[in-house]
Amino acid sequence: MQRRVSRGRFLKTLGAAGIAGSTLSILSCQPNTNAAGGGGGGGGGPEEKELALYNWSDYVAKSTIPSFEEKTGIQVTQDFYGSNEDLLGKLQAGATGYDVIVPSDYMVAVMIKSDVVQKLDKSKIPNAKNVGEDYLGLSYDPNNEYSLPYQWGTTGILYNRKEVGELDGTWDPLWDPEFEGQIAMLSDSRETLGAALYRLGYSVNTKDDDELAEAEASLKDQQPLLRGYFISTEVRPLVQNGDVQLGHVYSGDAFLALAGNEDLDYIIPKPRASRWTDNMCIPNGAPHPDNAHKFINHILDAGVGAKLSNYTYYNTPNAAALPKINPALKNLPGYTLTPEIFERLEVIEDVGAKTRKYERIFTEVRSA
Ligand code: SPD
Repeated sequence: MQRRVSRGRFLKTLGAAGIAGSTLSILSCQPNTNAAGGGGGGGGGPEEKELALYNWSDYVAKSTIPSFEEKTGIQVTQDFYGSNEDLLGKLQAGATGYDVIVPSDYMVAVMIKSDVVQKLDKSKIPNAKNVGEDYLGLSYDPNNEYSLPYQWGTTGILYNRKEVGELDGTWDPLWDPEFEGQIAMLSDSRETLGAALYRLGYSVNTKDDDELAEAEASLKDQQPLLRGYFISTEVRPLVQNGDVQLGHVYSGDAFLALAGNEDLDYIIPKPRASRWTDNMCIPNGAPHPDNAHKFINHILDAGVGAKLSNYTYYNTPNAAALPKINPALKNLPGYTLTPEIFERLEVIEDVGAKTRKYERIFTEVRSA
């Protein structure tokens, strides 16, 4: 495996972008004990004017929640997580107070299978008509009975091009001893194991024990080179501030970091990388399911969806919102995917019984 960073061959998917604006939320670790009070829980009576949203950090626009509260009179409380596994763990540990959650593709499948989420009542979500057909009927929920898409993006490498030069367009630099202590990886088991699998030429969804063993060994080789494992919103400032030179990030964080900083660059490495969609679901036992449907309908409004993606720098699955997306953002290579990039991206899927193995490997690698 090549560890050298070549300046000759690289895939530059995004140059410097002159787009202003950034978001910052606090990652909450507090359990939500705000379980159903009187009037909630689908018991037939009118619901309290409350909604508990459990979402990824930095994943709403400034206007998203206030405009919902003004329109409906429903007050929103928010908790935040940094990975799908954190979200699932919290729900499995008994957190019952949430009305809307935002799991990614494979996690929707896991949650449907585990009976964690409830069917949506589409008659209460007229704005579902705005979703582009490419984002409906996907394998993890073929009839969108349980989920509707929120935003989508890719996962790649944000790096300081001025300091380290052009990357070679592969995952290899994240394993390069030259950058010891200058690399931050995602604390996301499927994405980080995925980076190792992609680099070895395997699928992010492999169930092959030999391939997984190779990926495990590769991550154990990499571990001493790392500054650590972080959530994507933490990797962004590490790279922006020069605390690390290379960061494994979700695309929105990369685009936010590039804004106004011509030294930085983002690549979607070869041979493969992840393309993901995050989705809105209502957990079983949600105290305010009617309000949850109203919130999902709000997000799927064309104007609300456009403001959301114009602020977070992620992509919208809302076809009606597309004309309102900031052209400076929309036209960036790496934001609107070219067919060449699109065809080499993989969607992370539920690996069923192998999930435990993926989790075991990542836990061991992190504690090595
Ligand atoms: N700050 C919000 C990030 C949301 C990213 N979802 C990514 C899922 C990757 N599999």
